[in-house]
Amino acid sequence: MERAREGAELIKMHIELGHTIRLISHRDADGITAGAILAKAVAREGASFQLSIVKQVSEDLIKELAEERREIYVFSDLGSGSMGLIEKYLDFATVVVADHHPPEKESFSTDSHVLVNPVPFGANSVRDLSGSGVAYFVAKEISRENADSAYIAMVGAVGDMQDVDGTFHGMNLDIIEDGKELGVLEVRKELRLFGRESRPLYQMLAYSTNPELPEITGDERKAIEWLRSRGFDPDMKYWQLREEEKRKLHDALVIHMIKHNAPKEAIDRLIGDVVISPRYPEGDSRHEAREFATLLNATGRLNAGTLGVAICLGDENAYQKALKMLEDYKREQIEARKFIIQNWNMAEEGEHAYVFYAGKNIRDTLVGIAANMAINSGLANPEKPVIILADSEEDENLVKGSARTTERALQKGYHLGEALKEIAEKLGGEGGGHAIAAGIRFPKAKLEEFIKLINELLGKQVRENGDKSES
Ligand SMILES: [Mn+2]
Repeated sequence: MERAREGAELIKMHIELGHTIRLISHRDADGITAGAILAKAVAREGASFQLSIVKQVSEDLIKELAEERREIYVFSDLGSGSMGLIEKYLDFATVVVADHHPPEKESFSTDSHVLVNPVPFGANSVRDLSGSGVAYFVAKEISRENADSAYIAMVGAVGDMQDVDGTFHGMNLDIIEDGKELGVLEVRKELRLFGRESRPLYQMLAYSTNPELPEITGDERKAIEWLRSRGFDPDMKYWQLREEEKRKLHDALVIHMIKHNAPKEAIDRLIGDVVISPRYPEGDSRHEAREFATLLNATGRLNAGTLGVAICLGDENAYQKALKMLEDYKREQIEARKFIIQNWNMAEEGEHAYVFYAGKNIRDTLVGIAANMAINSGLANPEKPVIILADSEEDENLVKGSARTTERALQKGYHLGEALKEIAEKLGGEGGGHAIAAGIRFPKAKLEEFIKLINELLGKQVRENGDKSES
């Protein structure tokens, strides 16, 4: 709290001096809410801010920020892992890092840089406080009025799955208390699955992955049957159920889980804390924290994180626009799937990989999803990696690609991230990632060379690290 106060004092000082507050936040729901909480706090003081939502902190980003020559930079939900870079390039400015990720060190070495982070004080970064929570405490130190951001702070916490075991811990509980007192949030014991507001019950159950519902997850028809046989209308939404119907549904689900020998932790996670804000109408995605967080995450992934911030600040148009974006995105996914299925014969099948070049028919942000579709729909042999390439939307001379494969194929010795990294270096592009999922960008003119190289390199990997279990 003392650090939060120090950070707040520095921000207030720069506000009094008439400086624009430069905010940088992470692009997931936690970061978007953190940025919104700080933006609102700054605007409330009558000051101006400029905010960027970014995927990660890199040396290039810090250098770019340094070139702006601001008086003050405030990082939220990121920055703790880049303290050295911040000290190196932003030594001329005031910096506040409001974050919950484990930091490089306990504090900065200069007085003009402040780390507000609960981890060095014993907090657990994954359950005691999120980035939005840290931002909330800084905002509250700027002005007590900002306690009305408690719900937005909890949306970030839920987005970061701080309640993964079904309940909240640590300083999250203080935020909940503030929010209850002000009437901006309520916590109920309810079904903790996505879709309370906007999904019919059968989808809420069929799409449940955390926890999985034995024999129901992944099967809409089973979910419908299961609900009907227990007297529920599968098309109803959870929020529309009366309290006794909710209880009846909870009991039926718990019995179902026990019958199928589900682990106790999974059952405990099923019903627990659900955060709701009476400030929004029932049936609105913003009414419940999990749905709100999912919407914000989607804006971030679609490179529209600042739209997410506007939603948190109460902008109705931004909300409508985001809903439409999500619909378009879902439709594009369906169309991408159709395109892949209808044109799979265009895929170049080599000894070790399928390479499918979609040109402009698939959006470059969807190539990863498309590669998974090719594997999951059975188009591709699951033991052979799939690479889907599409024209880059930023630069028409480049193609962007994603490679995906299965655990089974990895047994053969493949490492897609290493392969794409090496190829990118050869082709004059950028690439890398995990063994099972990776990405690349390179000049379109080198497509043929890429196809040759990927098969060669994956073949080399099989010879060098293939099937260790047998050797
Ligand atoms: Mn976070």
